[in-house]
Amino acid sequence: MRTDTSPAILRSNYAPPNYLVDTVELGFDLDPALTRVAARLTMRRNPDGRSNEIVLYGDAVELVALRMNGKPLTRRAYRLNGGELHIPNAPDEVTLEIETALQPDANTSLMGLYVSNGNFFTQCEAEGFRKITWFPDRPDVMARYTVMLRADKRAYPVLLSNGNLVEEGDLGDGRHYALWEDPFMKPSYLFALVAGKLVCQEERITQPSGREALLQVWVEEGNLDKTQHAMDSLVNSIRWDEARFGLELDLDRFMIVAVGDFNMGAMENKGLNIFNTKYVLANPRIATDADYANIEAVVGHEYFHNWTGNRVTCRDWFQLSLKEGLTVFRDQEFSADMVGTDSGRAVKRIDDVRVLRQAQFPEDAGPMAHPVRPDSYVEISNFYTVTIYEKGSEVVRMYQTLLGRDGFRKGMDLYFERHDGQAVTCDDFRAAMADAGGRNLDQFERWYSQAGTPRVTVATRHDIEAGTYDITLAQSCPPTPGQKTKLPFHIPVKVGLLAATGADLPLVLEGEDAASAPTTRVLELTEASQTFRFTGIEGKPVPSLLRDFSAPVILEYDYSDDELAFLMANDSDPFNRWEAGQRLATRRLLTLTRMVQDQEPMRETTANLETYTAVLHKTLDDATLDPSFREMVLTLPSEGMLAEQMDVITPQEIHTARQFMRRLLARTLRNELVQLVDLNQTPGDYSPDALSAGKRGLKNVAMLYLSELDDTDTHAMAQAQYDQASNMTDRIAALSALQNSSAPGRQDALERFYTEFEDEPLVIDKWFALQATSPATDVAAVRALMRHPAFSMKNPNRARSLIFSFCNGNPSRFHAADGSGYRFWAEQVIALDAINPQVSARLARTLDRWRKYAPALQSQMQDALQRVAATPKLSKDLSEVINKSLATD
Ligand code: B3K
Ligand code: ZN
Repeated sequence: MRTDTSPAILRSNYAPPNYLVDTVELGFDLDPALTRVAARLTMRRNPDGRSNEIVLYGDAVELVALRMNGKPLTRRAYRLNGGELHIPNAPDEVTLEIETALQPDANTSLMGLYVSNGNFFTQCEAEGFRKITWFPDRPDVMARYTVMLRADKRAYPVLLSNGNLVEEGDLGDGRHYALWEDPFMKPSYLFALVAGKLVCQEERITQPSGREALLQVWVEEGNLDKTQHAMDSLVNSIRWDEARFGLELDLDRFMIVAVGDFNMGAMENKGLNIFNTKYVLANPRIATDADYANIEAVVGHEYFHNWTGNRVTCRDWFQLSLKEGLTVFRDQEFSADMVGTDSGRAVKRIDDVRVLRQAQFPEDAGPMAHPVRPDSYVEISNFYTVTIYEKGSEVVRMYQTLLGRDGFRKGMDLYFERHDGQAVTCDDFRAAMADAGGRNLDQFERWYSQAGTPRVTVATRHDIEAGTYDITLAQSCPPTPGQKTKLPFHIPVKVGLLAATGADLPLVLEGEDAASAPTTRVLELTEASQTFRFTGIEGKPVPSLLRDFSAPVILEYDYSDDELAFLMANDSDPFNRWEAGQRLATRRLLTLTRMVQDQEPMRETTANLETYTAVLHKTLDDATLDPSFREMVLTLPSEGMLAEQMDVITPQEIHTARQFMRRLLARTLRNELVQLVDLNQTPGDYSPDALSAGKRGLKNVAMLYLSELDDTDTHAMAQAQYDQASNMTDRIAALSALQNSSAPGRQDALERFYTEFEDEPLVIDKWFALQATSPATDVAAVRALMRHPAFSMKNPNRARSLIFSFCNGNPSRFHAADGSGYRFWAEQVIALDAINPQVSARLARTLDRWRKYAPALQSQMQDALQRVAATPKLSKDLSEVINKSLATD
């Protein structure tokens, strides 16, 4: 076992910096093998600091020279302690000059300054700036940056950094330079530079204030036919933030640059956003509807950070959700507003809630569970989690639910009025919301400090005589690491009551005036248990609970099958309409899973499916519903979702049960499904708009069901779609349907697909991912794919497309009874750690919930975890995840 564990950083230890930095001048002599960086920092003592000791951070960066106020600092004048450099007894005003030397082409961590396909890029969040130079690399140190870039002109014709280009020219020796100045104060994590052979699409816009700005999307040559959608998304984001939040772009120039080697989706560096190519490049030939939607969301997300993250930033990394939760909320609202229709908005909401339930709920119930504002971390990179992002966004959404849309906007305005240009905390945000809304939100703080998914159990009581209907809400929250007991949360529970006709009833709480009663209202649950009494309720209603998923909780109510079918057919809240169908399907699927476990024949439950299929029939035929909404209704809960509902997870049995149900539905609904395929064709030019995308989605989900029948008709249908597809959405769906069958053309299609898209890395990622997630692909087949010339461990997208897709997206094969999946996982985690700790630590998360599985699997998972733990020289990132996964408390 590893013993040299790195110490945890504690939120309670926060202390303001001893010195502030006013200006930073950086000079880069860029060379892949040896880049020299000269930094000049003007610093002064912080009146709120604790001492006159300067603390700088550095990581794997060679210190060449260090001067203070013009004089070289002798070795005795400072203390080097691992990644920290301390200068005690510093004067009040200091100019530090620091020279460092780096090897960008040897940097496979993709943090700091690195090379990708011959070009230079940086990634500094959270603590990458310290890989470039020694610096007080913490978000509460904000400074003005001036950056001089020098490099060979032929190899690096384009030189970019944050802010405005103030000068450029030749140096006479085949090299050239560019001088950039960022007019805004920023923390070091928002610094960026890009240098290389790139081309751009540009557009000029004028803002309501009359300010003009130049927008650019930079890509490698040959990709200019794939930038239009990113540019459109950027323009739409700018317009949306003006309209919805009154926030303008504050820069003369805003750049997006795409890079093929990137650890995550994108990065919001001030004025110079750097993106994974996956979230920039699109045209109908290479990108699916989902890609188009993701690009819009990520472009929006990074753009929205310009205010929520950059203008107002985080005091320390424990406050990460201050910018991430808020910015995810903003990008979710942006995407929803771009769709427009009610059921279209609901589809976006359903999508987001699916992510929350499938990824965040498990995280919150496992060994890596942490509050939205964590109390400690070993490696901050491990805390860019679904809890910080997605649960964080739900927390922000609850303010809007409690205060209303206008109240929330007032809170945002006050937040910027108070904190523009500052580094602040989640408490500051909550205070702005409370003060603007005139509400006490003290108890709401528990959403930030307590981990775990609260459970809300509901009981109802109808008194016919009195005409009253009681809803009793009770809350509890399971223990999480380091938090044994929890206090009640402030939970907004949106409810409605449906009459027997299916119509919403007016909701009048006891003691209220009945005039103009709303049909949906927010009940505020703040105690362990509370009863809300509605009056004027004659017939027994069916409650529609937690409408629009108004809080990130697990809601339990003992609905009958008939009530669920009724809600599925009638609920005016489209989210709950979908939810009712999922609850019905989950019940059946869990029963089937138990039958597989007990080796009972599954046929016997067919009759029980009738309620579900009857209402499915009705929903699918309802042309008033958006096609994308019907697609959601037709999609069964994933294997992962089902696993979450079980005390002991048995992945093979879940898979068998779900496949059984898919085939049964395909047989039962065959005619409708064929009709859906016919009726939802989208001939003509491709457009990614929500209606067209929804039609393709519905048609393709229908085709995938039909492929379960594995007969000549369905083979022909998939083959024809594959041959005639005019866009990637239809092509990959048809390829996937073919792979899911014994169609004679399946292997040929796979090979043709590869040859046709060999030069498009993002499409080859799809090709790997499709195979990695196919139930026909076992560990041996994945190993064979790793030997394919197109596979590389060093490119995160490629490693994710094959290895992650298999480990996370192919449960029935990954959890093979012989443990071969787990041994494969351990090997890959170890191999990746030597290349890129952020990537290995992510893959490590796959096994963190090993204790939930059946005993035979559990012990083999534990062996695999221990094998990783016993490996020498693991990164801090990986050892934190492994140690926490194996921890016994
Ligand atoms: N803020 C970046 C994430 C940086 C992750 C560093 N390990 C992207 C985003 O959330 O917009
Ligand atoms: Zn973000």
